[in-house]
Amino acid sequence: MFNGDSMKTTYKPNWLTGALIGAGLTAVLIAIFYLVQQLVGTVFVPFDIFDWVNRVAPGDLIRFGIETMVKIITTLNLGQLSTAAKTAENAMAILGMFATGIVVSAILYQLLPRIKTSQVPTAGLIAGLVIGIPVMLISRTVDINSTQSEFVNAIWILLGFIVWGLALSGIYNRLTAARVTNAPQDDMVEAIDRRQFLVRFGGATAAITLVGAGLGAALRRSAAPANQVASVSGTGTSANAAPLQAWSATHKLPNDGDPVIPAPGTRPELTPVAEHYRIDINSIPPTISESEWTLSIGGLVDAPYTLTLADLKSKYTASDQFITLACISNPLAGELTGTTRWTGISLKQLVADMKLKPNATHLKITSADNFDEFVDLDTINKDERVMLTYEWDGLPLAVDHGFPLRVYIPNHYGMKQPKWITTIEAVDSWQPGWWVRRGWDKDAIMDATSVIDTIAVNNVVTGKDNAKLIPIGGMAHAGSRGISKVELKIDDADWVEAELRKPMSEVTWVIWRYDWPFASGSHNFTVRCTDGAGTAQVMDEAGPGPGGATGYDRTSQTV
Ligand SMILES: Nc1nc2c(c(=O)[nH]1)N[C@H]1C(S)=C(S)[C@@H](COP(=O)(O)O)O[C@H]1N2
Ligand SMILES: [Mo]
Repeated sequence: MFNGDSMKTTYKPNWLTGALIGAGLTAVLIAIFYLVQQLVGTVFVPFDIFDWVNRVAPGDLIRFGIETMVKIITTLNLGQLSTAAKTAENAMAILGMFATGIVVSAILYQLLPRIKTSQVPTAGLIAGLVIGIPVMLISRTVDINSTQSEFVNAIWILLGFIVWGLALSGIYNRLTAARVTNAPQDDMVEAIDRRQFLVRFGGATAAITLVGAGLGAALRRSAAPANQVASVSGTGTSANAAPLQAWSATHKLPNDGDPVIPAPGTRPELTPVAEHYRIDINSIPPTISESEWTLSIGGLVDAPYTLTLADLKSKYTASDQFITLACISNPLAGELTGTTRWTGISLKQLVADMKLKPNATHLKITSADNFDEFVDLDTINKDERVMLTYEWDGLPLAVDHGFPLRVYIPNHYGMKQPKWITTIEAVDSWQPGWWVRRGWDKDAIMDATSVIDTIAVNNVVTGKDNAKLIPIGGMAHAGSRGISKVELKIDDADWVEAELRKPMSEVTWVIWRYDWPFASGSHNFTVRCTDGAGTAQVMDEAGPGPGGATGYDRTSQTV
């Protein structure tokens, strides 16, 4: 049962044992960081490190990372890309820390046999500090969510890694001590003892990890309802303390009654907020309390000042717009796009009150997560649709989507439109914003795109002369340029024009439909559109980086 090797009296744990012990201890450390974060709001180390890497890594690398992740999610069918993207990032963060812990432990166990037993604890301590100190410093620079002080978090992180390092070295000594305490002839007993120890260690670490993670998950505070309550009770001026209900729950869409009915299986024309994609640079979105939040106005103005959300609502006229937002990372026909009803104030109104210095040309908008973008004052003054937004679908912005304030800039991808805005500064020149500095297109104008959502083979309709038709449908969008035409190509036939449903606004997607006089068999479908200015959708497949995905959406279907 035991070969000569494992019976040697000079048993030395090697890197493999180190990797195993490291896996157990790192899993426990992650679970405890998580549990304590949920309990008292300390930092969650894996997310801070992940967010930091995201901030400092070269743009090309991040773009590669995002594109790979999107491909994995879509290829493996890991669920809706819109919601799976953030979950995948969170998983990568946790796995990243887990893997690092394993590697460091393996290296340590490879080195420990070279030093005296009495020095092993010191080596463990050093290993803990070598990781703990940089992690502590990194966490300080990126964390925006902890409710504990930097000092408490620093101590907590150091403590976590020191205990982790000491446990690594303690276990090493426990494994090697067997040969000292047991008589040499008890090799067999000793090996069994080691084996039992490792099994118990595995069981204990697995149990602690599961209980810690499970408890943490159970305790998880849901931030959105708290915010929504705060924003109703917090805005003393707005008298409507009515029950919180989505606008769409009690209203018809503005294009209700349009004769072009979406083909069955077409995406909802108004995306439920809970299903709207979320993309941002944070593992955990900044959670801002309305009572502590103000918008700071500064830069090239006569005098800096601040506004509360109530100020914004009471001083300026509110307006609503139906808006389709899309991420520049959205793959062809991907799910990183959504449409809802945005409520807020035209940024032009605010600019008129800012008392700008004559040399001001742009606004720099900065967010709670340090994200930033620049908007041209001309654009703001010419286009009243540029909007500071505080509601989506009649409800205060969800934490994920930028509570309490975000901006909308027509015709541009989401990367130009900060959420969680904290500061607006007037400046005298354009500068590259967050994603532009990381290599994405400086203008980020939305590409024309069209998507086949459904070939409704089970919803055959009867057309003229009793013809049997299969409804085909989807959406087309070209920023604020509108859609003048959507065409379908089925197999080798000529392009045929689809019917267009009236869009909810000039900046939302257009739902299209084509009732197809089908023949049975296997068929190929391609869609393309033309924007409102007559410009055809780009056919060449490219992107998403650096300027957004182009190409035609194709699918096939057997009828
Ligand atoms: N503060 C901040 N704003 C941000 C981002 C961010 O990372 N931080 N990401 C932008 C990007 S890339 C997109 S696509 C949109 C997404 O908005 P959503 O998550 O509400 O759909 O937010 C934009 N605004
Ligand atoms: Mo984006």
